[in-house]
Formats: sequence, structure tokens, C-alpha cells
Amino acid sequence: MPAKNDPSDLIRRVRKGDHAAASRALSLVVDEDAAAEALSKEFFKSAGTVQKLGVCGPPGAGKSTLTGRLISRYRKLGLTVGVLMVDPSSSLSGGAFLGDRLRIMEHATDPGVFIRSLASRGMVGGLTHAIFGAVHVLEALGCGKIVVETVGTGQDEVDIASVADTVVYVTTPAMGDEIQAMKAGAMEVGDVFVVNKADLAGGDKAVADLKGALGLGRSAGQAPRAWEPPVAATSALTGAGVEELGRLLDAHWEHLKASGEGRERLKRQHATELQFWIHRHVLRRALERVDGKSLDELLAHKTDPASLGRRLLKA
Ligand SMILES: Nc1nc2c(ncn2[C@@H]2O[C@H](COP(=O)(O)OP(=O)(O)O)[C@@H](O)[C@H]2O)c(=O)[nH]1
Ligand SMILES: [Mg+2]
Repeated sequence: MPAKNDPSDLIRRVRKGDHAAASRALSLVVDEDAAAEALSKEFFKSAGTVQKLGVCGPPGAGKSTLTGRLISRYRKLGLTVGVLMVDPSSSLSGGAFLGDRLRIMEHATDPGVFIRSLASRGMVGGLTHAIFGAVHVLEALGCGKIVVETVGTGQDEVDIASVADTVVYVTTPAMGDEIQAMKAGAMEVGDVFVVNKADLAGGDKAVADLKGALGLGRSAGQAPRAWEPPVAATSALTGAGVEELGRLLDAHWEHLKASGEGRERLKRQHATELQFWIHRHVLRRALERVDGKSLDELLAHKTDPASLGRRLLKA
């Protein structure tokens, strides 16, 4: 009988859809446990076949509530769903986190929904390299849709667009000024924009403003794009507009597959993952070689940081 921690046993259980095994695998992968590399190698084989949604936007816009609604829609369509919630504010307060959990708690006991929050170490700026491995676990688990919720667009380290196939930018009528001031980056990163809380006053105006801003950014004689990011109005509270939003998300996935852009995006995602792997490992290896002797040489000005650095990298 295989040991409980045997990677092949764990891999087999994850592939069979075992949530407890997926939880364990996620912890190992995120913490870069010694067993993680063998796991990641296996899980990577199933990468890139299902749609990964990146739900981003300012805190309080209703991302978690909306995610709960989308989960319901996908479940009705017979799809299983995997959700990763990355919320930097939660690692500080703990409160927002609990809130996120509560908002999608109705799904917590559904065996077709796997929800995991990632607020562990290092998650200061939103997304980190750990997100890639985490997503691959959900892919291996066989989730039909994967949702990554994150505040902002995660541009501090890993861009949400290098993780997700479809970036959903969520804002609200109350964030009108925010739309005006929205950074060009945020405008470019979104594939589908959502004005949530459309049950509040100003929903129509916010949609019009957002459409205007999106059009304005590219009116200067640019050729029309193959996919023009649409703007949806939703109320995650009542469920209004969620079906329409769901259809837009499906349409974007179809567009990615039909146009070949999906493959391009996947290539970029994998390239970013590789870049982070190299960055971490080369850095770690070089740093491990720094010893007292080399620092003494530096102190005696027999060498300089760049020369020493090159030598350590080559060693
Ligand atoms: N009026 C209204 N409130 C909403 C709506 N969606 C979410 N909320 C509320 O907004 C607050 C923040 O929602 P949450 O989903 O946690 O936002 P997140 O920080 O973006 O994940 C909660 O109190 C929600 O109940 C909506 O469509 N309309
Ligand atoms: Mg949230």
C-alpha cells in the first residue's frame, strides 16, 4: 500500500477529484516543499485546457459575491469549479478573508466546487509565482472552470493577464472617479468589464462612462480589435445581469479558441511561469554561495559586487 505522502499516490488522488488530496497538494506546491517539483511536473501535463477567469478590481467592488453567482451558473451548466482567492488585504486583517468565505459559503459543501484562499507568506502585492502551481493543481483536479480572484490587477509581481485567459475587471457606480483615473494598464488588461452593484444609483452612467473611456483609449485611427472588451452591468446581490455576464465570458473563451489567441496567451502564461522559476532558482543558488570569505574579499575591495556576482553565478 502506498505511503500517504507518496507523490504518485497524491497525484492519482488529485486526478480522481479528491479535494483533500488537492488541498494537500496545493500546500506542498505553494510552500515549495521538497515533494513539490515531482507534483508540479505531473500537474503541468493537464495545463491549459479549461478557461481560467481572473476576477480583479478594487476591494469591495463585489468580486467575491459575483464569483459566488458565477459558481452557481456554472454548476447549473454541470461544470465543476475551482476558485483561488488571493486577497492581500486579508493577510493583514483576516477580516476580508472571512467575508470572502462567507460570500461563497453556500458552495463550500458542494463537492463540485473547490475553494482555496491563498494569503500565505509573500503575497503582499497580489499575485506571486505560487499562483501558477496552484492553478495547475486545480487543472489536474479536473475543474471545468477556474476562477482566480485578486484585488487590483496584480501588476506588482505577477500580472493577472499572465495567469488568466479571461480577465474580468469589476468596478461599481460608486467608483466613477476611479474609472476616470483608471490606469491605462487596467483598461488594457480587461477582456470583460463589469459595473457591479448596478442596483445602486448611477449604474447606467457608470456603464456609459466606462464604454466611453474604453473607446477613447483607442480612437486614434487604430484598427478594430478582434475582441472589443464589452461592459456588463450586474447586481451580484440580486443576480441581475449575471447570466449575460456569463455568456460574455463563454463568448470570450470561444473567441480565444477560434482565433488562436488562446494558444498565444497560454504561451505567454507558460513563459512567465518559466521566468519566475528561473528567477527564483538562479537567485537562490547564487545567494547560497555567498560566504564569509567572499564577503571579506568584498570588504577588502579585492573584488566588487558585480564581479563577485558573476563569479557566484558561474560557479
Ligand atoms: N448593493 C450591492 N451590494 C453588493 C453587490 N455585490 C456585492 N455587494 C456588497 O459589497 C460588499 C463587498 O462585496 P465583496 O464581494 O466582498 O467584494 P470584493 O472585495 O470585491 O470581493 C459586500 O457587503 C457585498 O454584500 C451588488 O451587486 N449590489
Ligand atoms: Mg473578495
